[in-house]
Amino acid sequence: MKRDLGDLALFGGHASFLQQIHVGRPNRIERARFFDRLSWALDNQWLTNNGPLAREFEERVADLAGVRNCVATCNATVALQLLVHAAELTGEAIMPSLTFAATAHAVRWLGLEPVFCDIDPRTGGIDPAAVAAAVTPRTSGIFGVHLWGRPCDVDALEKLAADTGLRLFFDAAHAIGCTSQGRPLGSFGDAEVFSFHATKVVNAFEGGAIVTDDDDLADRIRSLANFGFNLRTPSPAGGTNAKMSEASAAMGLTSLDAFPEVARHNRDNYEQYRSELARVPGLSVIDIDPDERHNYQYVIVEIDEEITGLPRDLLVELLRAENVVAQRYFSPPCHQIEPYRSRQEVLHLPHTERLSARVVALPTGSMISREDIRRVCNIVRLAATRGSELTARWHQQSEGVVPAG
Ligand code: T4K
Repeated sequence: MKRDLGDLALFGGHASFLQQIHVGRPNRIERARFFDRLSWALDNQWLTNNGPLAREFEERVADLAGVRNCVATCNATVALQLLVHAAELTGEAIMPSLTFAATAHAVRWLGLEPVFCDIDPRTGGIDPAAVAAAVTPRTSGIFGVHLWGRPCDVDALEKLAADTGLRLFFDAAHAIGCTSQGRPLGSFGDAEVFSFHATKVVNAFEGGAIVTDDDDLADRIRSLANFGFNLRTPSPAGGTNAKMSEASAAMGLTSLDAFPEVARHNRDNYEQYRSELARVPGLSVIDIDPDERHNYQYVIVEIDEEITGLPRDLLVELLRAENVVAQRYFSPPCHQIEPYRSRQEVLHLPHTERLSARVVALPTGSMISREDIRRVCNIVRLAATRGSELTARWHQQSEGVVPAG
């Protein structure tokens, strides 16, 4: 355990971990089950194009989301694009800026303008009042994002969509297995999109899914994802190839089998982080409502530089020196990255900018042990309680006033 600043790898001490630990390491699965499924697919000689494993995966995801339809896709970004295209959105789509670039890029790729809104600082989710204020005659849709798996204000957004006649979708990339007022995320708005990327709590190597109770929308998306074949009303864009392969579905199913155990392990990790960092002034692990179901796939720590004296980016840097690969999810926010930054007049989203500059995602998942968390928290506690001194020493070292070590 590290006791003094000189013990930190940033200042010449040994790294706490011999090998890197990551946010987003794939979770443990029962490999024999995965290989059995893969072998079965090879024997079956049906490797993609709506195969039996992909259909089984769709059924299980639809059940989890509590909806009638699920269309599995090659990833969530393409799933979002399919949704925009199938719903015939045009002009502008309103969304939060505090999200992964994929939410905005998917819309932009199809020629729409993402219009970024501020968040509600209490939840980190898009602020329905800011959405209402951003509606223009060019707006055709709203995209909420269940950031880190925490639900948006779904009731207010559904009411706003009903009042304005706008289509409402949710980027639920982080939210498989989570609920809002006991109802599964995946079942709100016109449709929602999950991600099953390798870094997600349920993974299909690469994968995504659109879940919806709108049967016509689901049919149209299924056809568009398969080159537009059999569309009742042909699309001027034809169609695309967004299908999920049987190999991905084999992984997705095996990952779904492991999901309850992974979520339990993540919850224990989350609670350990919270208790180990509980009494550090200026640090907090973001709240997750204990009355809702949650997958706990991200442990997000908020750091207040004014109290700790430690800038967020220096915390990330010093953790990396210890072989702890923390992530700035999501910083900078979308309105401050290209192609959006230079497309619009200077946009100021104070709550988004504040939260985005303060968050760090710490490693969790089934490969992270109690001992790993104890060591990560030891570093974070030491850094945050001696933040001003550490920052000054880092500046001196960077300027060559004090040698490293
Ligand atoms: N909407 C939202 C809100 C999203 O967060 C995302 C994706 C999407 C939409 C789009 O979903 P997909 O089209 O991807 O299905 C990662 C993921 O690539 C991305 O899927 C995810 N969100 C985002 C939050 O995280 P990066 O740029 O951080 O990935 P990368 O390669 O730097 O990996 C992150 C960490 O994970 C590293 O420390 C290494 C570790 N890792 C990664 C991979 C791929 C592993 O340990 N093993 C692996 O196989 O975006």
